[in-house]
Amino acid sequence: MQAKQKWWQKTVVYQVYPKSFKDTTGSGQGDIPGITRRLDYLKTLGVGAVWLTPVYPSPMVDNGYDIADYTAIDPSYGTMADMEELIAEGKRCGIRIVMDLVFNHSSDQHPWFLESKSSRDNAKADWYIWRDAKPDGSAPTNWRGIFGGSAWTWCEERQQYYLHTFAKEQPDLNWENPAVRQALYDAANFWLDKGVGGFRIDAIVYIKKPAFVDGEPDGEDGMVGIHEMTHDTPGILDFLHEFKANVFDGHDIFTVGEANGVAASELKDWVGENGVFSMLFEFSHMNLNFPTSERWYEAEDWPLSKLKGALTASQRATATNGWYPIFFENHDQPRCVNKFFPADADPLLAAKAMATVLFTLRGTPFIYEGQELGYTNVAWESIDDYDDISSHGQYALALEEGCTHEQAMAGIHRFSRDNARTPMQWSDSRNAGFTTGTPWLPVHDDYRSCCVEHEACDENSVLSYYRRLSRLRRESAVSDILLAGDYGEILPQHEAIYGFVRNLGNRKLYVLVNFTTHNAPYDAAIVAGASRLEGNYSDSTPGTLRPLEAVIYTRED
Ligand code: TEU
Repeated sequence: MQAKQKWWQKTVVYQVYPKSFKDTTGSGQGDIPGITRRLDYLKTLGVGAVWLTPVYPSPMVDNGYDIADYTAIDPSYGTMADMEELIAEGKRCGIRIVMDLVFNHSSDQHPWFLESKSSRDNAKADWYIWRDAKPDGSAPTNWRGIFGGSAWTWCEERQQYYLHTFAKEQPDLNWENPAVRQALYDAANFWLDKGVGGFRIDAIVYIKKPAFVDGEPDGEDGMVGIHEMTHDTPGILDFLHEFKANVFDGHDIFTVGEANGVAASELKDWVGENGVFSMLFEFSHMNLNFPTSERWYEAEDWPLSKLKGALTASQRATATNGWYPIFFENHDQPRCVNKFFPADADPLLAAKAMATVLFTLRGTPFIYEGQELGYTNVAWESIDDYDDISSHGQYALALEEGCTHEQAMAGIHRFSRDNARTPMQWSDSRNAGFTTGTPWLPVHDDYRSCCVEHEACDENSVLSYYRRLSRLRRESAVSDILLAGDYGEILPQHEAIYGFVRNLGNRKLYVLVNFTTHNAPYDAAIVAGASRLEGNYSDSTPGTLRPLEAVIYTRED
């Protein structure tokens, strides 16, 4: 049996995208007081921690992931006093606030960068990554940034290029410089002093750069995606252990690193006893559409075996070391109903099917704003309707590589990050009760039925299902199995059903989910003598799952 579990292993985390959560001023965008006022709502989901995507001062080129000051609040979100109140009110009702640390890069408007770019010999001259042009004047390497175009931008003042993994307005910080690292640790410690309950650490796999050499081009533009060249570079763990020692150690917090590209087999170095973080968002189950490069217009379909394989590998990798953050959505991803299920899937059943997996795997469930209401993707007509910088990059790349407008837009509809960023739907009144002004991004047109107000009083709603499963996990006769039981896959060869069992002593929980829209038979003996605990239909028959059926059985052997 494992040691006593920490508070963050036993809770449920909710990710708030502040710009889209609740507007209290009529500005058309959400704010911090809006979050404070909705803590009671989050309590009904059993939430014990809220991860806020960045609320720091920012020119908002990438919606706050371009930070101009690490220890202040953007006025559009409120004041530092508002933030302090959120932390205090959260503590009062048992919800810790978790900040997003974006330390791979800053905004190009951060005073550090303004100084760094001003000359080659200022005090912060090497706080960012500057390189001379190639002899022909071109960029130092052929790396393509994650949002498209070269990862290098020319700076007139210095007559040099600077590196940016993301947009040109997000220059990469130079982690090789100890003064930079110390400044970042100081910023994180500032928030610990304010009483935050943890950190989500953004794009952390990119902080260590390899040699600056060209890569094998992967496209018509002669460039190679920077992710392939720079993620998880040897030496990165030295930086991270120093980070941990200077910031995380000795605090009763959790940390979750965003580590796209780290494989389940590498998790042991990143989490747990000898690792750095409490948990790691690895994306093996999220990247199934993009086995090689992430081009939205040429997404590949995947068989269920891939999803099952990825989840089982992560469960195994964290079985005895570290802990798994269970997630199927975040602010960079399409809605899970669209992502993981066939196009003809009933959205209500699909949303509940995914919720069943979310709350029963071994780890801490992360709910992304709106997921608990069963949100689905949007599909706007023109690329100009989209705010997300990544959507614009993907659209341009698609056209450049020969797609028609329609083909390019099909990719945007499926994968745009704006799918996850439409405003929270509180009620069926104007603008879904999100704002009295004009919302910064259109409200999804299904808000009259898909909203908190209606779902809260409908026991068949997605929201009610989330609330029930959250209770099952936290305060029921089987909580201990869900929190601490082992994981074992069942029906591994089944092409329609994802099934697993959680074991604690002689008690078992069976979870069976049909990811297809047809009936799926299975061997009823698996659940012989077990009783049904919960599911997305009102009853179940052992031996067959109806379309998208999810069911939980329990048995004592
Ligand atoms: O996302 C990081 C990110 O975009 C990568 O994980 C990416 O998906 C992968 O490398 C694909 O090749 C974080 C934030 O979540 C996102 O909102 C920001 O835009 C980004 O960092 C930049 O800060």
